[in-house]
Amino acid sequence: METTTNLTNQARERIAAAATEDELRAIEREYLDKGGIVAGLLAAVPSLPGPERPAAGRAANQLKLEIQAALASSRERLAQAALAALRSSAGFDATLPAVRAERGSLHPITQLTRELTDLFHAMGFLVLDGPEVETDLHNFEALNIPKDHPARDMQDTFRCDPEGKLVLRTHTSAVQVRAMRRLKPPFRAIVPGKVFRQETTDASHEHTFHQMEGLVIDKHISVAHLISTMKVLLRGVFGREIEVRLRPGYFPFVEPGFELDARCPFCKAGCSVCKQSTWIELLPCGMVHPNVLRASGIDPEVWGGFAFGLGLSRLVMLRFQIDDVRRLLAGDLRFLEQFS
Ligand code: FA5
Repeated sequence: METTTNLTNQARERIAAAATEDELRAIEREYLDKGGIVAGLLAAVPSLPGPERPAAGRAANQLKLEIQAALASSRERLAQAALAALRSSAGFDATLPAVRAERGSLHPITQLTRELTDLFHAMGFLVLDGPEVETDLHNFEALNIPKDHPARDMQDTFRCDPEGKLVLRTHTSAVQVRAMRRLKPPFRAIVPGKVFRQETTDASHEHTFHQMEGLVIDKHISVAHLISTMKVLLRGVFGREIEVRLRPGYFPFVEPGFELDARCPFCKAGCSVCKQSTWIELLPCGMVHPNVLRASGIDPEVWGGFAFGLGLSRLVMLRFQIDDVRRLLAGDLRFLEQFS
């Protein structure tokens, strides 16, 4: 007990006299660090006679608390002294405004991708990724688009080698076959990502843009499941129920295939966004073609499913009222700063 009282007094004096943070840190190390004085006292407690141990343990802990308190108040003393010195130095003006910290913000595509990812996650969907440089097999062949098939002309392709074995993926559908080969049905997955097309660009066409693929493989899946999932998606994006309609659409990897239109969320009687039609073409989709299931090693007699290919860049445009898709990836900070 006597030792701890002496140690407390000694430590207090030294801490009160310390003139720099380095000195305080040295005292702190000596007393409080692993292998320091307090640790030594605590380690000695078990060797004391039984009745003395509780009081000795308490005294050692008390020493630790006192030193910590003394260190904190000395640090405050040093900080105040440093501030006072700064204030009295020439040129210091406490009334000058502080330098504004620049805050970054998430890109609108990232914002919407995260929202949609959360939404689909809640419905049991996995979130998958795939390579942007793809094989012809995944991008076309296994999706029921053989070589020389006219459907290849629907998407102008950047080829990466003279033989055309590697391409920049033209759609996130390329990940469908990878997913089906890797995961055992039943499963649900979405694939947000960048895709590339050799396009003449305009306000609604970019050579590099984002899509989000959706794929559900299970038993007894019908068009009704597809429509209700799309409605949940649109309610999540626009915050309210949106009327939808299906039109026939042709994609070799789905049968039947549809174009899903959404009732324009911006007008009642027609506007520039919906080209005066009150409908917006939003989501190509359909029931997965048996040939695609077969190419992925899944028995189409047992399993079925639906797939959709959301034009994520177009949806971002609608959601944030952006008039030109080319703004999205142009990297202009004046544009991007509006989405913080
Ligand atoms: C496809 O890419 C199909 N893979 C979609 C699909 C998936 C159908 C699953 C059926 C089942 P499409 O070429 O129509 O389809 O493109 C899909 C969406 O991407 C379009 O609706 C559009 O919103 C968007 N899109 C297409 N081209 C561009 C472009 N150049 N710039 C920006 N968005 C584009």
